[in-house]
Amino acid sequence: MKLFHSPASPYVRMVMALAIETGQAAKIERLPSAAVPVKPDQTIRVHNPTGKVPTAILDDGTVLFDSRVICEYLDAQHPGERLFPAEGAARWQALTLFALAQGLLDAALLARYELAMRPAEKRWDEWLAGQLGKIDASVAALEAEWIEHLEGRFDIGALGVACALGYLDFRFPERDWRKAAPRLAAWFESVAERPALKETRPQG
Ligand SMILES: N[C@@H](CCC(=O)N[C@@H](CS)C(=O)NCC(=O)O)C(=O)O
Repeated sequence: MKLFHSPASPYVRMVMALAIETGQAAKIERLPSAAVPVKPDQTIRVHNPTGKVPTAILDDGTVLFDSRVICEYLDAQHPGERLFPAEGAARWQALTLFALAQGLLDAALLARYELAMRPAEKRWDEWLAGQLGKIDASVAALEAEWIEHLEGRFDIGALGVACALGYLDFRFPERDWRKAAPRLAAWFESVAERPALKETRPQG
């Protein structure tokens, strides 16, 4: 399988981390990419009209996007225990936690684009504050409502949260999410040593 890849993308990281967790990293060929909203990468767009990473091309030419779809696809391709629970409450809980991690990241990425890409004279402070508020509210919910789930089995929700928190450390170190979430911080330290997370630390 080919994967449009970026070493800084937390969504790509989820796919790569899942591939490592499930012993499938060797079958992924990484394609370099330059996915930015204002200057779409045409080599990705041929396959995915949104021009985003991760986008995967399977050996038979089938295209899969986005990270949620590629993660679930990869999780269905190995014989071990699934990161996506198959059914019941465990499945809906894991998917909701995964969605929370994705939502936190969506806000973080929009804030990052606002700060790193939008010309200063076009910035809208309230909008930025709105995105940062979503990050803070998500971290607070992880600490207050999800910590017991996180401390249980390392499922797709936990993998997503680890990648989301890693992105906050990477792009927003000054916001110090740990201050408001000590138990989450301890959990994060405990999972950060998993090879899947160590080998996919963001770079860029
Ligand atoms: N919901 C998508 C989000 C992917 C995404 O936003 N990726 C960013 C890189 S971190 C991207 O490709 N941005 C380029 C763009 O927005 O045009 C997923 O889960 O894969």
